[in-house]
Amino acid sequence: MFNLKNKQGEQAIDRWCDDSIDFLNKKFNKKNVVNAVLHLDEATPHIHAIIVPEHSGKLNARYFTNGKKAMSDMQDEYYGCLKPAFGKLLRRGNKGSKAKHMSIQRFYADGPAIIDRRGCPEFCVNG
Ligand SMILES: [Mn+2]
Repeated sequence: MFNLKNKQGEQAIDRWCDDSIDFLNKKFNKKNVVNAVLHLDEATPHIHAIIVPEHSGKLNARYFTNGKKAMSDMQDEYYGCLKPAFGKLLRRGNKGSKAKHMSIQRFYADGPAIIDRRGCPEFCVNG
């Protein structure tokens, strides 16, 4: 995990952002990567990216996201690309996880306490 409490951690996050955007540019073609923003509003730093799902000159989101296997394969591909540079700083999500999203109501009721227990120091910095 990245530690945002020190300069080394901040630099690792910067490199992770750069490498993640490189991945997006290669995977989806740079002209189709509209926007990518680092979010530090959850326990795990993450990037929201807006992608035009273009394949063979046509809009075709299904080409990239067709079913659970395609999504899981894309996560493997992403992790495989970034793992060499980040080692233990980066961990692939649990494959086949049955985790459910927390409802907005529960997040606002319990989220800050849950995130605090996980040690995220930057809660709600970049919403
Ligand atoms: Mn977010």
